[in-house]
Amino acid sequence: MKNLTHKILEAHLVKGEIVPGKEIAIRIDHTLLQDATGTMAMLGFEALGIEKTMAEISVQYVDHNILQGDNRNADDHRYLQTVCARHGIHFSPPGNGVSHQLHMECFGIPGKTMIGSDSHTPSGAGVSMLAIGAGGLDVAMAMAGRPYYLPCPEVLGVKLTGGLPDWVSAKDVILEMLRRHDVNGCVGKIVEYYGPGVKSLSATDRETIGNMGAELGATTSVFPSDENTRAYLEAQDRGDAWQELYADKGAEYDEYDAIDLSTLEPLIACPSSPGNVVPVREVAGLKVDQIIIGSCVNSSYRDLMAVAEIVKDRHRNPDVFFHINPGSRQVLENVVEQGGILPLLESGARVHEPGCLGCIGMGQAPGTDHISLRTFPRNFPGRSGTNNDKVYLCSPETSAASALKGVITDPRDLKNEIGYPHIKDPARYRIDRSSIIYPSDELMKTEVIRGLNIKPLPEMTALPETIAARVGIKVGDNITTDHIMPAGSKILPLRSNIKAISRYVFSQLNPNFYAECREKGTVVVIGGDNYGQGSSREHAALAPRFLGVRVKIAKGFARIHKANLCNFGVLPLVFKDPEDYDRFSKDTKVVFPDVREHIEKGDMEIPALVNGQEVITLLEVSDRQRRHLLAGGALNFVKDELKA
Ligand code: MIC
Ligand code: SF4
Repeated sequence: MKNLTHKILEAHLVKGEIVPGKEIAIRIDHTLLQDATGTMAMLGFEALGIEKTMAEISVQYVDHNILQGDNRNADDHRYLQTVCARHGIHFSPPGNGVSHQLHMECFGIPGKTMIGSDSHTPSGAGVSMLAIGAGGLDVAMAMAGRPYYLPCPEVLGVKLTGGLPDWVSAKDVILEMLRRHDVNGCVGKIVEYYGPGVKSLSATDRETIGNMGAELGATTSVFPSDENTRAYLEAQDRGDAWQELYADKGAEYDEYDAIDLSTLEPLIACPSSPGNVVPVREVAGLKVDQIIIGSCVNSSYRDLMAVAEIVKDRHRNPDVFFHINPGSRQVLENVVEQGGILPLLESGARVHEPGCLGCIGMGQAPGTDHISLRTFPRNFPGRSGTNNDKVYLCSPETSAASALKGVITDPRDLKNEIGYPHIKDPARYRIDRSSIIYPSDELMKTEVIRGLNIKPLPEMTALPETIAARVGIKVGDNITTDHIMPAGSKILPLRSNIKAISRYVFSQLNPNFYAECREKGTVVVIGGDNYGQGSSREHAALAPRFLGVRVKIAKGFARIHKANLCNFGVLPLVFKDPEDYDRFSKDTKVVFPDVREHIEKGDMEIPALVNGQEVITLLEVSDRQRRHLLAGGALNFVKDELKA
């Protein structure tokens, strides 16, 4: 009696056994790159010296860094276009849409595995892929034909029953999961949805739920592939890609949860964590300054058409800045064709080009003390580009109702004014894949153009015998990679230049961190629980490493960040006794005697001397990761292996 997750994992298993917590290696069918992490990934791929991607389909999307404010982003885009052409990788240019939406539309296939250099890669759950967010280097390795290694996850089976009431939609389902499990409740787990309620959710509804499964800390989420999946693929003119996929009847899960969809109500995540969820009615009436619908989640045809119907023949409140960020060019074309754009424009919405935009602080930053409602997946502090921001996350219905009223509004309050818009996806979408550059033998002769913004990856030295360091910063629980390596329109263009971007490491928490590291030499970072949650950006490992951070000791690590630390030769240690956290403060001197020998011997316990006293830390990584750490990083290790 197998669950669907185990079926897909087993069909791709290359090494290991399906035993939770043990390292497994799986074959990867598709790889996804986005530009903000893609330049590093492609530099890594080039360093491996492989001619052509070995994945069945590899795609590079340009969706994050699309503001071409000076030469730098456009330089990166040209580099990505040419380097992808050179190595047999599909390329989707800026303006074409957000990777996750596009991959579903153009390439997603039920039952396939995918890793992507973006934490929201699990959006692929919409078409029943096993799609996992990873560091760029792991994606480069998958393109080099290597399997993907991960700790075998537990499977949390969530039984869905009933159907959603009017004015409640897929966003409220995942917000309910976040209300129950918070941002660290599903670390080390895959969330598998099953049960009779699944059939009431369309492919794009499932995409929404899969996308924000990343916020639960989950490795990914999985849905059965059924008639709705088939209808979606047929509407995309890709019916051939469909296959039916289900868990066996009576399948078992490591853990269980259940949601009766008919009991859900509109929910909202309050500032500044996606896990801070309350019913909309509890915060209703709060004045709103900005509303943004779209980006990679809630940017589908259904979502935008629902908003268009709600605001039709009405006008936004004059105090609300109202933005629409379509998920893809094709979504936009379909909404145009079905008459959705006119009502949006007439309502006073600003309709933007498809892309991540304000979700990653590329414009759309809220004003001082402004309240911003977004359908995005994340509201980490300062991520909007404004310090002390107040960002709420909610459904398109709640956003549209609030745009009309100027205050946070439970969309059910509109029911006396308008009927609920039941949007049906078209039987056949208008298809436009014309902007994607498909690989060809001819294109593999392309000369790679490296603009001034592309700097080579820094050299990484091997792990020393002993580490003597000072604490550079001590932080609390749930620190995000946005805290470690902020994004936004000023910093994102530096993603291809580690030296330049390293000036901003931890800049939100301590603007002098860079200068202080320069003085200290070798640095330790002390963290709380779920350290490094959120974005997959490996810059949060690589840039601190460049500043001398060789060790991080935390109460616990988020999955992708821990893998990135190993990939870039930074020791991810956890406190054996979490109370030892209190023994460290900024500038504390820490020595790890004979650390190299301990790691070589396979010791789990790594002793540290703190003010002359011994503290035991644990190195909970695989043998493969130990070898990477000893070599000073995975790239050093794999390059040597490929040479041998
Ligand atoms: C995010 O949502 O935080 C991002 C920006 O998409 C990141 C990737 C990045 O930092 O480039 C992610 O989710 O992995
Ligand atoms: Fe882009 Fe935001 Fe989605 Fe990340 S979460 S991929 S920044 S839209």
